[in-house]
Amino acid sequence: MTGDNATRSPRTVALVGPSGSGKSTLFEALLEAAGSPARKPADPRNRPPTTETRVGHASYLGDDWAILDCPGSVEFAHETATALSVADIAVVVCDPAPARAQTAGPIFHLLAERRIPHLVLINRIDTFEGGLTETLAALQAQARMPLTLCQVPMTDQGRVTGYVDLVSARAYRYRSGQASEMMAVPSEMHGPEQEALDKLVEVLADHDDALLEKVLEDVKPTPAELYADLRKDLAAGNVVEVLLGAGQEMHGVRRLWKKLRHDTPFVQETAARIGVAASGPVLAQVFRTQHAGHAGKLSFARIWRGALRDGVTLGGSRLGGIQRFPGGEPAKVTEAQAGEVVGLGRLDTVPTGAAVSTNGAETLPFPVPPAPVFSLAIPTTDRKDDVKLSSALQKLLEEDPSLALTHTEASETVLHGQGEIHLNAAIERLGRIGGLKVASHTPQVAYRETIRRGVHEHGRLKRQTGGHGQFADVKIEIAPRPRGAGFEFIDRIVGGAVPRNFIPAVGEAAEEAAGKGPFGYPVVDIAVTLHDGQFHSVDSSDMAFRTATRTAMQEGLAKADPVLLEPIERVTVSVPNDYTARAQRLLTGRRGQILGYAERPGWPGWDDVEALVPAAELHDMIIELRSQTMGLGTFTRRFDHLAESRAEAKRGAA
Ligand SMILES: Nc1nc2c(ncn2[C@@H]2O[C@H](COP(=O)(O)OP(=O)(O)OP(=O)(O)O)[C@@H](O)[C@H]2O)c(=O)[nH]1
Ligand SMILES: [Mg+2]
Repeated sequence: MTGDNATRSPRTVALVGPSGSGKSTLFEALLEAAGSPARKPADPRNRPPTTETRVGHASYLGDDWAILDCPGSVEFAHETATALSVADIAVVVCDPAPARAQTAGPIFHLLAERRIPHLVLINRIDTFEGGLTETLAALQAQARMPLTLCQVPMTDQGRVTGYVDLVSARAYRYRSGQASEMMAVPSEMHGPEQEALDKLVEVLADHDDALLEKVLEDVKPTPAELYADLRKDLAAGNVVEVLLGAGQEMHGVRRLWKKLRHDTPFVQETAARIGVAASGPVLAQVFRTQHAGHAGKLSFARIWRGALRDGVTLGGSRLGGIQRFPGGEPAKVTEAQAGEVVGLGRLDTVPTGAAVSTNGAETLPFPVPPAPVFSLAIPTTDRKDDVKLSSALQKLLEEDPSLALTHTEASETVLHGQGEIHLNAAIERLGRIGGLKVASHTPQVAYRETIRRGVHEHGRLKRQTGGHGQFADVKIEIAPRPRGAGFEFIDRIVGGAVPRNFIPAVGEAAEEAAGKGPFGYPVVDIAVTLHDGQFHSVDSSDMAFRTATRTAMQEGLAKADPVLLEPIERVTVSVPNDYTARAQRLLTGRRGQILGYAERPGWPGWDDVEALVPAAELHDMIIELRSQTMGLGTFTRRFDHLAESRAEAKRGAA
């Protein structure tokens, strides 16, 4: 299906690829070429990295498009993954330098895994002086599908000045800031052109028996046959077409538009790919959520099926406004049709990822956020802001599911996410949502304490204040238990030395006192035995026994050879295997004990390195890991055990 008038629905293309490869510049170039120019930053050469997916609408040769400019940074990878769930096609914008090809590995992996049709744009071709053969080979090593070059570059003194388009057999000369100029194919290009075309046909023939027959019989396939195969194979994920360009110079931008126009699946095809039933009420899937102060909640959604009118009830909320984004700027509309990406107002009951209809909700695939690798504690400077903070945090987490929140025993609120830049951007966004100023610092490590020898301790309270006094006397033994055994209270009172009704108070007070040991951290793995005591028939009370027990615990623990326990985590670091040795050194440098390494499942050319590492060493590990691996290394962690630490060095730290 190439789409007749009835089915030429609006389509969605996502611009993805490594950070700084030129996606935002290309986004603006595509909109400009389509006559819907976007607002550009003051200095386009000094553009900040994209942290939130930007939507732009444009019409090209009569077709409607939404372009999604996705972040390239690994720290915002979830934002990109969620945008991809509503795209008909992705353009992987790559740097031409072969040495940078590895940075495209993770996105190629994701696109293959989720079977999203994609093509490659080798960008910044204006500054490239190398050979494209190396670039292609380096990219092919990362891509999971065969890459097929659709354009052969024409060069002049090492610079790319234009290209020959293989299927149409036409040559174009780049002109800065303008459409390229068509020209006759220079005679010296005939050889390279034929060679590249043969390669292209060979790849296509792998999936087309009729074409294969022609090749074997030396019959030249027609351009129409090749175009049809390219479209089919791209949609099926059999090939990945490679184009050349330079967004900043408008080189190859119209060529890309035409490629997209011809090859991009329509919404009905994409809906079928992800499992949306062809018939049914209007269905919209929210892929990102934004809280915009007084304007309320805005849900960015793709309409998979049917037409949407403002004011209908979707997933339990009454729709309050529909927006499109011509040239990247919001504009109100009253309805939207299947295929469109729109901003939907006030869907307060609809979470990110949900697919909602006028009948309720349906379940569609949506990416699971990656596990956090970096954390910051976020205290409010003013106590009375705590309520505001927690409501702002709730909205922030809804906007960005790759953030997580915990509250520690040290009553810290800790925000977890994908890196320092990610968390700092989130904290800034908190300000926007809640009108707050939030500080941040390294979260405390959850240290514990225990004791290394048993002690006997005596606690006594005797107070005579006026008439009625206070009296309690306890003799306890505090003893170490095996690691992980926890706290235990044992009652060994015989003959009523401490009356039954006071014993629970002793047990509770002992456990409470264990909450803060000599170093200031919770004491674990101890047994407290109450074996003797005294009472007074009038002056004894629960309160008195609690006080006596607390005193005994505090003094006893300090004498029991206390030791600090630090949490040790089991860490799996994933890196391309060129970096395996480096990752091991990094772990050892952080007091890690390497357990071994193995191939990363499903990731050819990558390794998983396993190690036991103290939690205290993990706080900023992702920063070092990324700086040593071109940003590619990641890790997961989980608590493993508590280990004795050099207690004396830490004594009094709390
Ligand atoms: N020479 C040249 N420079 C380019 C081209 N496209 C982008 N740039 C420059 O590359 C830098 C990064 O461009 P962006 O468009 O912000 O890259 P991006 O892929 O959106 O970056 P992230 O959003 O951080 O992933 C900017 O300084 C651009 O001016 C190009 O075609 N040629
Ligand atoms: Mg960008």
